[in-house]
Amino acid sequence: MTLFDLHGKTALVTGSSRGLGFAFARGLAEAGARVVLNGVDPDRLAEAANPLRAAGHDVLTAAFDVTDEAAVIAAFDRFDADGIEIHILLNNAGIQFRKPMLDLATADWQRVIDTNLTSAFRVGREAARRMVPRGSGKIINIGSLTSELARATVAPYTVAKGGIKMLTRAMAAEWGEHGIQANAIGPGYMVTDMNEALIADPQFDAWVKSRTPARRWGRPEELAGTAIYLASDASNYVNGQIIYADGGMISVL
Ligand code: GCO
Repeated sequence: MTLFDLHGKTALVTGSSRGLGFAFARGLAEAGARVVLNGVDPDRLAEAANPLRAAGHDVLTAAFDVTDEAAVIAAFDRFDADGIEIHILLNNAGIQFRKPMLDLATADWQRVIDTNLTSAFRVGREAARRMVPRGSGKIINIGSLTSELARATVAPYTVAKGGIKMLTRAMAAEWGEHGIQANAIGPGYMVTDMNEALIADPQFDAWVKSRTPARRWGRPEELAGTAIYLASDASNYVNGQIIYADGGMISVL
């Protein structure tokens, strides 16, 4: 299927040493892309690269902190110096911090907004500065059900993910004429380390299963197909969209 084929493309996936990011990287690699794994810890990245390389995939690692402006710029300068063109950027890096707003410190609010939202702008800008002159590029941002709906105790995450939806549209508005497509994926409740505490809570687990038409949590690898679609020529006239891969949760009461 050449429409979904990613051979010859290089994809940078932020926050990909584990969790959803790693699953996205594996999916894009299986579709033929060379992947650049990113995270803050070089040892963790090297470990994450092992199974992908063992499976025959072309994998690079780039350790940098997406919240560190100078480090992001330096990383892209290194890509330039090494002749690495990023054709696909998947802005996945994110954190969660659960606390009622009455008890929430501004520093924690800012940390969550910076990691989940501002970093997507920051890394997206650096990628797009190279994509625009080339006249092509794919940017995939990671939203959430909280891009649409609030949940108590996760206000900064909700605000950041709502922002991701509009950042995606802003990217489409400014960069669409340069052959760039910016879209987002909105995962439902997925089995990841980030959600460990929620999965272990019998009440929350029951709520997710009753609210989700699929009646179960999602597995990280179930998001890969949507990422491949948005990274490939199959989506060349799709721009500014957020696609929910959520077992149907956002569509029902
Ligand atoms: C939470 C989770 C979120 C959700 C996800 C749903 O506390 O609600 O940590 O990350 O799993 O965003 O789309």
